Amino acid sequence: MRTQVGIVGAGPAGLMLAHLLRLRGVDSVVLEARSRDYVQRRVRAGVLEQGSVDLLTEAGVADRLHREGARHEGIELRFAGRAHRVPMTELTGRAITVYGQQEVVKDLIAARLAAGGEIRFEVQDVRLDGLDGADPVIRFRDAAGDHELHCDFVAGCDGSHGVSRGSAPAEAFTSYERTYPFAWLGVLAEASPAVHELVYANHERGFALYSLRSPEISRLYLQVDPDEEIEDWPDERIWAELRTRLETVPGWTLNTGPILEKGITPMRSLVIEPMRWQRLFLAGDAVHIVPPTGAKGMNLALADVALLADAFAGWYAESRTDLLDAYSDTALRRVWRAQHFSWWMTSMLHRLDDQDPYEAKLQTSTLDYVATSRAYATSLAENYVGLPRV
Ligand code: RFL
Ligand code: PHB
Repeated sequence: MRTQVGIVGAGPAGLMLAHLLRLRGVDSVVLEARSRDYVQRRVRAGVLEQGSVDLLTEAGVADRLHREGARHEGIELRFAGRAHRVPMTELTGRAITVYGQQEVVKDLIAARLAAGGEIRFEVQDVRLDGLDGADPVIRFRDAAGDHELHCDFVAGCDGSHGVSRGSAPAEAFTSYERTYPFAWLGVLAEASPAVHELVYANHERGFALYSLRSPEISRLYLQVDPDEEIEDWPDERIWAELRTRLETVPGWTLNTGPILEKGITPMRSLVIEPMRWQRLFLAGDAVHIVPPTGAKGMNLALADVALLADAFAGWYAESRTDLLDAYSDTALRRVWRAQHFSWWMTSMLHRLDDQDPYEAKLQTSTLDYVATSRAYATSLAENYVGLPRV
């Protein structure tokens, strides 16, 4: 088998890259470890920056997003018994769209298959070889047997547990990392959202987030200890804790309902530099991770592959190497801005240390400042809606 760009991973990064390459006349094959059904059901992110919506729209894969996604012009910060709205659109002229990541994934898979593009689901034992030569090869196995995919370049879009990054020598990369002493318990509930905009709550028992998916479905998160098991959290305990942390504003109550899905995710910040080794180009969670508090992960994945698609297209159309050479540095500027913003939001909103009243005072002061300074609120808003693409 031969293609131009071999893509490992059918998450938002890999699927969008394949789609953008097709629009630019470049062939690719996507290899995915999981089944189509699994990747389409995986509940994750929900917030698209304005720039991500524009990218999906320009690429012709946003019809359903525009029909079913909800445009939000503000978010609410809840702390110290108060609710404060950050009017993002008033402050920046831009907005976010709430549309589940698995819906983006469904739309991209449908577009690729409709265009006759290839996605191999349920492949195993993916191994990358020859990345430092002109003929990289991806070896893998599926139900039909062993295969070799020869290509000009490999795009490692295989997420935080992928194999691509480990296929280059360890000394090729430097990693920058932070772990946090907490995790998020996320639930998807059949309950009509009691909010019109996302609510980020700082509470003495820990952070809580009220998000939504549709007029019937709420998406909620709780800060929990990283070593807790989902079995420790029966539904009644989850609702009780959400009530405690969110029902802090007079007259406001949560809507409850059957919990459809729940899980615990550890939180970390990670950047691997550079985002390229020889003919291997890394994108999305395969090369950087943010805690979800800033809602940046999927957006960064899409921004990476927008650059990468242009770089590959420049190579095939005009033998240009400058865009390929600039990819890592260009992408890392956005990555580090999002790293800082995600770390900052996380630090402002979570309970960091049980015993540290000083830290708690700093958080309240920071939240107060966001609530009273147009300049500070604008800084939050422009990062949240996303800085313009370069
Ligand atoms: P993905 O989505 O993890 O896709 C990687 C794909 O690669 C496959 N794979 C392999 N395939 C072949 N061979 C192998 N050896 C393979 N190993 C892995 C995997 O099966 C998978 O299909 O990475 P990608 O494309 O880089 O996309 C990144 C995003 O998924 C991620 O950043 C976001 O979900 C993060 N995130 C959020 N991002 C936002 O922009 N806004 C949000 O509101 C937001 N909320 C969140 C989040 C992530 C969360 N969790 C669960 C980590 C909320 C949560 C709770
Ligand atoms: C979500 O809706 O899943 C979501 C929203 C905002 C975040 C993280 C996750 O910061």
